[in-house]
Amino acid sequence: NYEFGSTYAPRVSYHFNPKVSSYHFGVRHPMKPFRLMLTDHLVSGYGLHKIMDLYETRKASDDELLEFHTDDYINFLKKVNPDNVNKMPRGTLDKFNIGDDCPIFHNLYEYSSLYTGASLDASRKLLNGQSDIAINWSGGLHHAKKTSPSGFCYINDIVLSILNLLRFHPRVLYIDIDLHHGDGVQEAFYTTDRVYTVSFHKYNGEFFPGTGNYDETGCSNGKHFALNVPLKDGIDDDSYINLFKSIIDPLITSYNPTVIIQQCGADSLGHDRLGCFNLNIKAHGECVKFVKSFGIPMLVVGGGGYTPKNVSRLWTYETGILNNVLLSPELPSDIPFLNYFDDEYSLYPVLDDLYENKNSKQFLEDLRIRCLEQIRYLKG
Ligand code: ZLS
Ligand code: CA
Ligand code: ZN
Repeated sequence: NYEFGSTYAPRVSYHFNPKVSSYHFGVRHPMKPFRLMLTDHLVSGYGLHKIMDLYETRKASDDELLEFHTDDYINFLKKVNPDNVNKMPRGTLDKFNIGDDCPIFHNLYEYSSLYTGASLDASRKLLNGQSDIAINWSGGLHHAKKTSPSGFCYINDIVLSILNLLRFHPRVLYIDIDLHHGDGVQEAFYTTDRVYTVSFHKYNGEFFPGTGNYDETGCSNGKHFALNVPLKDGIDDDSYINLFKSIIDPLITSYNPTVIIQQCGADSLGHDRLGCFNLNIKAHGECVKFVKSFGIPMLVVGGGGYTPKNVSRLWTYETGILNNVLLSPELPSDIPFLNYFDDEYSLYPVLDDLYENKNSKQFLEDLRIRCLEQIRYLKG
């Protein structure tokens, strides 16, 4: 492991409860909380545990969840389980969007309050100045709505954390590099200028959740405080990094946020089970490194990511970046579940060889110009 970027040595806290990785959405379901265990083993295998402040997180309380979600919905989550779900009053399951994407599994409520507790703990560390960067890989569930789950997300830990940060921070910037549109977070803050949301994602009008075209830019006081970067299949490292930097740089300079929350969904990597982008681990990490370089306090959360071995590689690499440590490609040989990595015992396998890049130079240039035009509204 090498050190780099020694000028800014942030205090980093890592928020995790191993229990959160023990829940099961169901055998066929792509969301595997076990990926969080894999990540934690890699992080400690590389010795990163030793250089961060570690916190075993608690469950969020009902009162904390009610800061965003409705009573009705939280009560439902608390009492529903796989044995009583089919005895609920007619219409309940439709009302709460229960189905294949968001199934009722054992201890679903406990799972949701655990990942949310971790994000709230992390935001508290930033608020009281004990951390410059706080990490919760189990969080980042950006689709959850006020009154229902959506897209594998039950409680919106990001919205709840931002609400917490808004108690003392005048301007919060939310950056979402998950493959999917960060619709739940965008919607929650669509009418305020105190939260700027930006999401990069696959968009064709059909792909889940269906929203996130470039014409969604906020309304009322929030007009021009939401930005969407709709992309096509197969985007490669250079195109993504260039676009990301050329948007995020003027955005941070103009909006001047006092805190940044970055959602690092790993489904934007190549070879993801649900994905269609061509990003390598280092390119995804470059976006995190770039945001960190502004020296603004950061809350870093996970999100999607459906090929567990690569999710854990990515988030370990990014934990290194946030600690100014470049990790050697050679995986630690003494970790549990090492066999998960038997495709290639490297932190940086080749992931950019699957899809054709459907984002032409012209398309990307037009998109960049459109985004910069939006950002220019911030001045004056
Ligand atoms: O951003 O595309 C959809 C909705 C459907 C198609 C799938 N069926 C099951 C429901 C109706 C239109 N849903 C997406 C949700 C993606 C959520 C991303 C979350 C995040 O990464 C943040 C954590 C979707 N894509 C793929 C699936 N669902 C999916 C694939 C495979 C399965 C197994 C379990 C369940 C049914 C069979 C399922 C869903
Ligand atoms: Ca996104
Ligand atoms: Zn996703």
